[in-house]
Amino acid sequence: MVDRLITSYTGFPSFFNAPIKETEQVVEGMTVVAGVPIDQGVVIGRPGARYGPRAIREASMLFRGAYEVASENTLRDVDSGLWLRPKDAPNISDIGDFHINPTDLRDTTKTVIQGVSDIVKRGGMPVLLGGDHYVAYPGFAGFARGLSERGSNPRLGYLHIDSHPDFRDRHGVGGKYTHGTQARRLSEDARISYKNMAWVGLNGSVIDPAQHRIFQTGGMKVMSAKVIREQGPAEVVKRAMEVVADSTDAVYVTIDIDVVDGSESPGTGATVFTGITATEFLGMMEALSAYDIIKAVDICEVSPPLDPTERTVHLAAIGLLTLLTPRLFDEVDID
Ligand SMILES: [Mn+2]
Repeated sequence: MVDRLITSYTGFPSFFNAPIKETEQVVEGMTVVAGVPIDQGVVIGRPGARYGPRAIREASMLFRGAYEVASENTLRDVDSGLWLRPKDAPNISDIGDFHINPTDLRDTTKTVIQGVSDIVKRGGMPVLLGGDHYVAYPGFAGFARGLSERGSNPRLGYLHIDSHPDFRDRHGVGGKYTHGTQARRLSEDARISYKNMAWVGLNGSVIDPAQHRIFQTGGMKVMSAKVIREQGPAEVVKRAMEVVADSTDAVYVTIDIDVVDGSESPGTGATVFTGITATEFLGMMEALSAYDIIKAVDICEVSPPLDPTERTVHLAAIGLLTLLTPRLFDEVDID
């Protein structure tokens, strides 16, 4: 008799089958997944990212299923030789989606800032499922507020992984609160300075004169997709982390899935054709997994309606799982 669910496509989905909890149940050190299903930050691109959080959860369940059918729930990476097994009682929860107001982005902004701040104040590590890339602004603002409310006076770092800088002061149309201005908005927080901000993966014609000038004078670190191709993902992550972790207490990492070339990541609002490969992307996620100073993550711009093959959402899910490996898996010794 069959006595368990096949989690890849039956039962209630949560991120990697994490226990579904309320914010009030968040405890110190817990990884806390929360969705921000919005696409009101989109200006000239294509919407659809509001369907991202639910799709990422579903995709993550497929990878969960692979461990469940393996003997001893354990799998070996054929290149690294590492044996991994999902932790029996991982300190992780999925609190569902924040309340959003689909016709008032400022209203949503307040809810998300409050929600993220509550997670951080209780000692949790927010892992936000976007949503368009505007999510990084309320995500970072809530992160900063939560750390301050814990009584520390945090100095923060910010790593922006994306094809685009999103550092405009205002969008030609759309104003100051969009998915093209959110990095600028969050940079206005007194708890971060330009020298602790890094952009990784930019490619194509994406920097306008106003952004160029401030990148020049501000001394931020910018490494393009070409630099990743030439130096490799591990080296680029190392150099970026040196900047964002320099004399800081905690780092926020934001990921726009459009950093990956449109051939492998077509399900996103602003497809590029000079982006990094999925393998390079996963190499960066693996390198990032080693840094304990990363205390908040978001992954944005997955737009399921634009990719019926679902490869984009699967890439986002495996990328996030890779980054969170030490929190989700035990490294085990088989021999
Ligand atoms: Mn982008």
